[in-house]
Amino acid sequence: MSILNILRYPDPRLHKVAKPVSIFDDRIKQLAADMADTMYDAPGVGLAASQVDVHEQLVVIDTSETNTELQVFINPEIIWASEEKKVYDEGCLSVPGIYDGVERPAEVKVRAFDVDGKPFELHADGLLAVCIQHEMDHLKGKVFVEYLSPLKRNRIKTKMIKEEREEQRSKAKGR
Ligand code: K2U
Ligand code: ZN
Repeated sequence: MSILNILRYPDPRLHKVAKPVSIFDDRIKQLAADMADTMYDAPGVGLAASQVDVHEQLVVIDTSETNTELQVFINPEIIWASEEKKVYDEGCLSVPGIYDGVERPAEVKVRAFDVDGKPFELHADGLLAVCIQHEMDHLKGKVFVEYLSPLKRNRIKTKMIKEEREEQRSKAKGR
């Protein structure tokens, strides 16, 4: 069980573009397991490798009520998206405490590889469709606040920087 550190917005490392996975070895299996531990601990319903400062195309998602249905997507690509759009109140483990509406295609079809390198395709709607698109944005170096107005984004950035400073101060006092 390894809980990894989740990068906080506006950390510039969140804007690095992830590279495709080329070798499906034990390292990737361990990374997926550690990311799943980190996601469940947060708690969240998804996590991209970019958020734990690993810039490879790997995403873990579990939208089940019982946290018992882990899905791993390696080198995911969207091969179809519905014309219909829906607005969902998104959050992000890299932007704690901030939720706002983002409009995305309501349904998507994704092609990806599992941890053994086996390709698969999946049709998603609802929360899973939102989460897959949100995580794939992370792999492209995009955080959901970039869909918001510059005014909202700057206010969020200021708030996150203030909270990070306060957290560093309280850690320093605790030593
Ligand atoms: O990328 C992340 O930080 C994980 C998100 C995934 C997510 C974002 C937007 C909509 C659904 C999922 C975290 O799980 S944020 C926590 C959360 C959980 C359920 C619904 C919305 C947000
Ligand atoms: Zn996120």
